[in-house]
Order: sequence, then C-alpha cells, then structure tokens
Amino acid sequence: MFCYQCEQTARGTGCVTRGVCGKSPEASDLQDVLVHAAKRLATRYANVPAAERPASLAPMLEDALFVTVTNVNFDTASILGMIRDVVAAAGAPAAGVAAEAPEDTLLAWSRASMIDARKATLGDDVTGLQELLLYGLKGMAAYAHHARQMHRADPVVDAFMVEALAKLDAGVADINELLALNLKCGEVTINVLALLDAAHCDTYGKPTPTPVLMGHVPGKAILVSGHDMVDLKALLEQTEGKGINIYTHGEMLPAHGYPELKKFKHLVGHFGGAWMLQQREFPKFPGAILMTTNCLMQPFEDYEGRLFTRNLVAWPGIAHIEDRDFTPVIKAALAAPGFTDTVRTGEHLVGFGHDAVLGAADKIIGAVKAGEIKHFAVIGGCDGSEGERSYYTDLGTTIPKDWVILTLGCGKYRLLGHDYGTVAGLPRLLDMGQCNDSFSAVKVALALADAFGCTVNELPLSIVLSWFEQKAVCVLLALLHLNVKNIRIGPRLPAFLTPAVLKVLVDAFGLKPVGEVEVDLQAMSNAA
Ligand code: FSO
Ligand code: SF4
Repeated sequence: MFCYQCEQTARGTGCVTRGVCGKSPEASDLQDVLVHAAKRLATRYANVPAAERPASLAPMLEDALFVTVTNVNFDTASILGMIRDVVAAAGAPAAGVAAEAPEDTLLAWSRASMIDARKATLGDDVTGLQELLLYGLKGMAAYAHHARQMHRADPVVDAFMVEALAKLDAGVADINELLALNLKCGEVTINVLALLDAAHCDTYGKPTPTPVLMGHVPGKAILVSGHDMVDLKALLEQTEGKGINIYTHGEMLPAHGYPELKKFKHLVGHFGGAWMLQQREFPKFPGAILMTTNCLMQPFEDYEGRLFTRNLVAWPGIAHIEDRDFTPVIKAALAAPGFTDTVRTGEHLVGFGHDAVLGAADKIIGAVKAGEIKHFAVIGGCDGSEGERSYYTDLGTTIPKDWVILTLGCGKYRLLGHDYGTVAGLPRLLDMGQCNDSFSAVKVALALADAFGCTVNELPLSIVLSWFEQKAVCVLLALLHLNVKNIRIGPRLPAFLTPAVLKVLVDAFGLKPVGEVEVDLQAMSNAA
C-alpha cells in the first residue's frame, strides 16, 4: 500500500504498512483498484455525448470515489463488490479485465496506475498534481453524493467528473494542464456546494440561529454521526413517540438549525466532540450509534455491538443499515440502558448559514463602517488528533474582540467552550454549519465584497483552514479558483504537494502554512 491522501499520513510522507486511519493494506490496495476502475469507466464514456450516458454513470463514479475518502470504508468485501460493479459497467474493451476476475488479477491490472509506479515514471511533481486533482474529485464526489440523496444533481458536476477522471486515466502529465484542471475542479466545486446548499435549504428549511444543549437528559438514546441529514430525518420519523431521544455527534451538530429537523422534540441535544474523540466518547454513550458518513474510526469492543453504519460507510463485522430501515438501531437503543441523569455542559448556537448572516448584512456593514467590526476571520475545516491543532484554539481565543469569527466543519470544535461574547449586537462566533456548508462562507464573502464595492481580497477578511481529508482539498481549490489570496492552511501542508508545486501556489495565490498565532494575527491585521 501507499497512501498520502490525508493530513495524518504516516511520518508526513505516506502510509505504507497500515493506515494511521486504521485502513488495512488490503483495503488500501483495493481502494486504489476501485479508483483505477472509476477512471476506466470514465474513459469509456468520455467521448459519448452527455445525453447518451447511462443515468447510473454519475452516481456510480461518485460512490466509487466517496468510498475511498479517508475514514469512510474499511471493508474489503464491500470495496471488492464495488470494484466488480464498476469494472462490469466499464465493459470489457475499456476495463481490460473481467469483473469476476480474482482479487490478485484485479490488483495486478491496476498496478501501473498506482501512486508509487507513477512517482517512478512521472516524478513527484506530476504525480502530486494528479493526486491533488483526484482528491479534489473525491471531495466533490462526497458533496455530489449528499445532494443526490436529496434527488439533486448538476450536469456540470457530472460531466466534469467524467472528463477529469478520463484525463487522469490518460495520464495527463503536463503541469500547466494539471494546474488548469485543478482550478476547474475548484470552479465545479462551487457548483456542487451551491447544489448541496439549495438541497438542504429546500428540503429542511433555511437554518436559523438555534441554541443546542451540549449534554444529555434521562432516557433511551441514539447518537447520529457523519453528515447525512436525510438519514437523520428518517431516523427522527421512525423513532417519534418511541421514548428514544436523538443526539447529534460531530458534524451532525448543525442539524439543530434546520426547521424541518428541529421540529422533532426528541432531537434533544448534542453529545461529544469532533470525530477523532469517538473511541473515548462512544463507550460512554449508553445507546445505539449510527455513523451516516465519514469519519469512522476503528470501533472498540465495548460499543461495536451497538454501532451501525449507513450509506458507503463500512467496517468489517459492523452492522450496516440498508434502505433507511432503522429497526435494528431502534432495537439496540431500547436494549441499552440509556441516560439516567441530566448533564448540561453548555449551549452552542448553530444556524448561521448565509441567509441568517446576510439577513443581518445591514447591521454588519454599518458596524464595519462605524469601526465597531474591524475584521472577519474564517476559521474552519476539519479537526484531527494532532497537538498542533491547538493553534486554532489559540487563534480563536487571541483574536481581538472587534473581530467576527466565522466557523464551519468539525474544525469548529477547536473553538467551542470559550465565551466569545458579542460585537455590534451580534455573536462574535458564527457557526455556519458543516464542512458541507462551505458555500455559506463563499456566499457571505462575495456579498460583503459586493456591498463594499471591492474584491474579496480587499475585504478585512482572513481565511485560516484546518485540513484533514479530501473534502477540504476541493474547498481549497474552490477558493483558489475564486482567486482568494493569502489563505493560511494547517496544521501541516499536504504530503502530495511537492516543494515545486507549492511554490507555484505560493507565487500565484500567496498560500501559506499556519505559523505562530501572534505573528499570523499581526500579518492578518496588517493586510486588512
Ligand atoms: Fe470533519 Fe471528517 Fe466534515 Fe471531513 S468529520 S473531517 S472535511 O470528514 O467532512 O469536517
Ligand atoms: Fe494514511 Fe490517511 Fe491514507 Fe489512511 S487515508 S492510509 S491515514 S494517508
């Protein structure tokens, strides 16, 4: 195996014996085969007019890529099943291998496309840029998958997925072409983010500011993690009146802001912190646990019997829910003890999507003009277990009182637990939602630039991203496509970006790694 697609990659260079995420070498190799099969499938249809492509093509490519995102699927049987489906769809001429071929044959079939093989023939720069594009596509696939759960699709997104995968399959090696494809990936990411935003708002109503109980109350309980609101809504419907309380976990926290979800009285609160604390927190949750999407970690014995996966998430031996029939989850929750006491560790305000923030636009613009608000800092992305991520906590708590902080993604957990107070009558910390809601940050930045008659780069606005996996990669590409300059990224730079490629991004966009909090803050103030 060789995998360097996420931030926690071993020694900052690549996982080679077993994934830091827990991915086995076999699962890793099979995921590489699946990506290769997806590229071959895209090639089969690259020259077929979009209207003549099968309807199953786009969802199949999306799922194949989303399965290989960090912390989604660790189950070799399920990955192998998907490989066979994708190879069969590619058909004999494009695939060059039989769908029912033995696993070893499939592994040998894809060997030349593996990262190691390409590093040896094309060099690290080209391979890194190819992987940057692939990881951007993986992130885009995840967002497109979520939108498709709400019956939304965008032909521009579907077409780009085929075009870009076919380019990768053809071994595109020209640096300029690869850079252009990466920026195009960023452009199409805006489409998919807008699609997902509209799907969420149309289906569940526009998020509104809502306080969420951080803690628990007595009663049977189900914990819902991941990012999928469709699963959550179905579970809320199926548990209504059954005496079971539903809690959000990790990236499901923003669910409480949606009118069509918060109307369920048994959606009572939020339990726990970001994804990487699950092995410590899940044993203490006295009910059933549902993982709708990433980020899943290796389950421990003391909760694996009451853990369930959904959608593309899978771990060998862990029960998987098909077709949103949550009967087994409900049974497990009723069989578990549930909470017997009340604990309130605090309250967190969610629901500051673009509508809520821009609803206060007059107030915000007035406060900026009056000098009450000096700066906006977007601090968000993913969380992770590295100690260096305390940078984001220190940054949030050091930021001057006349700055507004916009946050999103599970990176927000680094900012919670501190009273940020208010500025100009607004909360200083505005939670815009999941990483899936990055569109809100883009929309607010563009609206502010419009209101002040300037570009986003001329706004008193700084963006500090915490990245972990591939969804963050496509959001970064989207910001670069919008020509947003001087983005800070941490806690470490991606292993797949070579010094030469990084120099191109630094020269063109001023992309920089996070540094010392005080120094970075000073630089942000000076740039304002
Ligand atoms: Fe976090 Fe995981 Fe949402 Fe990611 S839960 S790390 S960018 O999957 O998707 O923010
Ligand atoms: Fe390593 Fe990340 Fe790949 Fe897992 S996803 S094998 S942790 S680089």
